[in-house]
Amino acid sequence: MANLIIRPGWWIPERLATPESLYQNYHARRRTRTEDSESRRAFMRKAGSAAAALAGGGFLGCGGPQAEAQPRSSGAPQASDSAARPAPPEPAPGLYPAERSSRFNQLDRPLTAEAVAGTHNNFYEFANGQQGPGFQRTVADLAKGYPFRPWQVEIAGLCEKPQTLSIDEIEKLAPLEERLYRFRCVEAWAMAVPWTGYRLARLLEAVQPKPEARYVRFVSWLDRQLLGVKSAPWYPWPYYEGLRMDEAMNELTLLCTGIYGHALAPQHGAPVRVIVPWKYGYKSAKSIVRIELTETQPRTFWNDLQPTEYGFYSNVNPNVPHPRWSQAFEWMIPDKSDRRPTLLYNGYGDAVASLYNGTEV
Ligand SMILES: Nc1nc2c(c(=O)[nH]1)N[C@H]1C(S)=C(S)[C@@H](COP(=O)(O)O)O[C@H]1N2
Ligand SMILES: [Mo]
Repeated sequence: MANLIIRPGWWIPERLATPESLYQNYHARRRTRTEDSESRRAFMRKAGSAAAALAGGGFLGCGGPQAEAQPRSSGAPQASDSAARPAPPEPAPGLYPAERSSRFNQLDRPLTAEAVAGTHNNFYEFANGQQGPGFQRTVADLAKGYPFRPWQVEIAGLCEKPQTLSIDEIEKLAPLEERLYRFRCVEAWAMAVPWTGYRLARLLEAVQPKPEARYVRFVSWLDRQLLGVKSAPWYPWPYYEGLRMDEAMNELTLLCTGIYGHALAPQHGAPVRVIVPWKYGYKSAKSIVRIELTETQPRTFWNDLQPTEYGFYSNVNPNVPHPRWSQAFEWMIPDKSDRRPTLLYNGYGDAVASLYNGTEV
């Protein structure tokens, strides 16, 4: 029985994991209250948003994992059946580790350990709320062995050369390089990690945007069998995000295929995501299957769910508090006492401040 519980979602037989039972389980879990859930509830009463109503008071924001915390059950999660599945194809040899960029090769803080960054993830398709240490299953456990290869990304919309590229083609479209970036989640945790990829601009140039293309929209993949998706059927799946064209073309914006010197681990958004280091983490969509050039500002997943909490721009800004998290400070995972003042634009103002006139949220 314990074994069934720890199996990744896509292996749980339908009869054991109906949406109804998950839904009930979800509500049962909500009764395990922590301090955090009180402030969320208070906020929900005030907000009275459509999303909150839809969720029957069970709205989960980008984060607030404590409210969903479950006591760790007996023993650590096991590898379960992943050993029995055929291993997904590997990236072409020689791509990783990529050479480190001479420009983005140092930071004002130590790099986060891979084991820490890789067990402290937000990936709502797999789990509703971050499943880190102290949780029954980490996103890493749930996503382990998920077949993220082979993979295709469709690039479409307002461009001269729309195309569909395989992940292997994407990895070879431009030279991969490693960049050390700060990364900041709106929940106020932060990390510093080595991402591998190249400028998103390289991919966009390849499809030749038309002059009327002013925004870029990203759509993540969707597997309706995953527990995170099943347990939040009111979320507007699949996950979608967007950037203004000049943000997408900015030198900092990465099309990211790797981390810590190897291809992206499933929990980090394999096999390809974006990284937008001056914005809150939710702008950096994972496991992308479609990139679309649009004339009008695309809608975004969290903004559609809770517009008062998640704006389109979402630039890291210590002076714009989130209703649930003051953004004045951040803490470096895994150490809550490693608290630092939040940097405007996450410390990347030199590269991006000129994009904004100060009114964007
Ligand atoms: N498709 C998808 N992309 C996503 C998310 C998600 O739930 N689904 N979570 C976002 C949030 S809230 C954060 S903080 C980052 C986390 O990235 P990491 O797990 O690699 O640290 O991914 C972002 N991209
Ligand atoms: Mo986040």
